[in-house]
Amino acid sequence: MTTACIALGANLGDPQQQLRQALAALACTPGIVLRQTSRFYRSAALGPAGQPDYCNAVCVVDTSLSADALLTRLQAIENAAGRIRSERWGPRVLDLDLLWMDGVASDTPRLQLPHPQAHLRAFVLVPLADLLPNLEWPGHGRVAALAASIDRDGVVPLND
Ligand code: A4P
Ligand code: MG
Repeated sequence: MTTACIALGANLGDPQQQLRQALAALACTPGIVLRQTSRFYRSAALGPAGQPDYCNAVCVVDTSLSADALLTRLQAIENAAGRIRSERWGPRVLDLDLLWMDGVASDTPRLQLPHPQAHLRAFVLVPLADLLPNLEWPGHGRVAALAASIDRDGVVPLND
């Protein structure tokens, strides 16, 4: 089994419900064991203006799947939630990004690992620091230090 981190985001429909359903779908996938889930956060949308706020979270899984098979599963869960791919960074009912997988690096258009933007995004770092503060983010330092040094103004925990 290999440990991996997944970012969840949604800003259309019922974002918290879609995140809960995505976590349930991950948890019942053969070859995936859901280990930990962060709090849910509300965050201001990064991207085209005028979008609703996002709900964001991060989870940690152990998996016997390859990174490629895990990404295929994440995309199937997005599609089942009704994800329609239109403009880049446009609003979405569900976005599942593979952030990191222990010992795996990839730099193809289909799969970039570690996720190249994760260490720059408060809506990823803040929930990730809930779970794996001591994780050494390749090339950038500990997750807790990255989360502490980023502007997290737009990222607020939700009570659910
Ligand atoms: N892809 C490559 N590497 C990965 C990876 N590590 N995980 C490829 C997941 N997918 C990966 O993704 C586009 C392509 O990236 C896919 O073909 C996949 O094989 P997509 O989900 O179809 O499109 P996208 O999500 O619109 O594009 P992108 O560039 O991945 O956007 P991001 O970076 O996911 O940003 N604001 C807030 N507050 N919270 C958010 O969660 N999310 C986004 C999306 C924008 N603004 C946000 C948030
Ligand atoms: Mg994405």
